[in-house]
Amino acid sequence: MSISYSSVYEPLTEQGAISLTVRLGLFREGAPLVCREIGDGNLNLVFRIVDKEAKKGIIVKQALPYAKVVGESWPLTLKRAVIESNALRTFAGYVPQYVPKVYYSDESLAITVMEDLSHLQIARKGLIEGKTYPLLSQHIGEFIAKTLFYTSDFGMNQQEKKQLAQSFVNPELCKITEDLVFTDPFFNHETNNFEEELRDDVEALWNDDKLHLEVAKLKRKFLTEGDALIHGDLHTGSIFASDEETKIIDPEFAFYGPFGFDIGQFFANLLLNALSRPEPQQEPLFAHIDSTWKVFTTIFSELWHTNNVEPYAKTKGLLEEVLHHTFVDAIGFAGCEVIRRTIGLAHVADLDGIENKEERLQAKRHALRLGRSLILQRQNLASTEEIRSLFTESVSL
Ligand code: SR1
Ligand code: MG
Repeated sequence: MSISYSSVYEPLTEQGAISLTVRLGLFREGAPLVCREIGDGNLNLVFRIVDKEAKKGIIVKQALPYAKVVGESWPLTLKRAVIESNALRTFAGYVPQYVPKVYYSDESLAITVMEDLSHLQIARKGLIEGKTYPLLSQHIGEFIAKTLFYTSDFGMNQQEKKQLAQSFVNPELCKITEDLVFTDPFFNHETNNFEEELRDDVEALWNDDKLHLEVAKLKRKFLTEGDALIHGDLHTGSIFASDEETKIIDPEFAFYGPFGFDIGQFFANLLLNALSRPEPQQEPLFAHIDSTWKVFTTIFSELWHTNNVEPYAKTKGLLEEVLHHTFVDAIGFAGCEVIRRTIGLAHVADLDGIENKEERLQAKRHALRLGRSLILQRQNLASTEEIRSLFTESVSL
């Protein structure tokens, strides 16, 4: 179902969310419905409506006209709800098994009504509890390979690609990433947030010209390279998982961006979780990094050889060049994300949740060293196994 009606925007209440789903005929007549606002992200309201008898749920997500994590002082476009529902629909065209079904969207109310995934758990929460999600990297690798390939100049009509890219121009949400991931953490900026004990380590980053040059190059890629439709915020809080299933949610940051960005964000958030674990329990995270890259390159390469629309596709060396740059960029993007989630705005519970203060500060110092090494060493890494060596070096200093 995909109808739209115009109305004046106002934030939904729990009762309003129930009325909407009833009006849309998503529940049977007279069903005993309960609704709770369950949003724990940085930006939106999320209502879960459940038919208590049929035990069937529906999610109503509504964008707020400001960033919830900061408050009304940070206005934010409602257009992100349209970007999100359109991205979910576009991704569903290639990998329906990895995204929630969208039942309805309304641009003027900034609402997306979708499948309830509460039989799954947000991957970040599960990873913090020590879960390993054996199929996570298989699924994420396939999701990234197919969505990137099919929305790129290699996988779709190149004129249609330009039109699709136009419909995903997302300047305000991109600016959040440009500022929060690529800029503010590397300068003395008011959005930064860190314990005073880390000041020396943080100021070292602010004064590191060599690092600044490399981050500037990565930021430039994010600003200018429109390889494919990317999710744009693929951290472990944007993934629902169980041992069998994986669903990617929240693509409100989607836009035409560089191939390596989603991979880099995913790697970074696995590494942040590894930093919070005792060494013997880190192995599954490194295995996920290896396997994501392996699955991604295998599927992307298969599609390259079988479905490519670019006349140069068979030119010797082109695929290798694309994959090499994607890898190097992903490592660099991962480094920026690790640093921002440690000292910038929007931290992660993996690190902030470490109760012992000394252990927490130590893990954060390790994160800053790891982030810096990923950025500076990215050209020298030959494989994902070498990410593990950088990690080991960073935590042993
Ligand atoms: C103001 S938004 C902060 C962060 O939340 C989102 O999930 C993105 O990661 C963004 O950078
Ligand atoms: Mg989000």
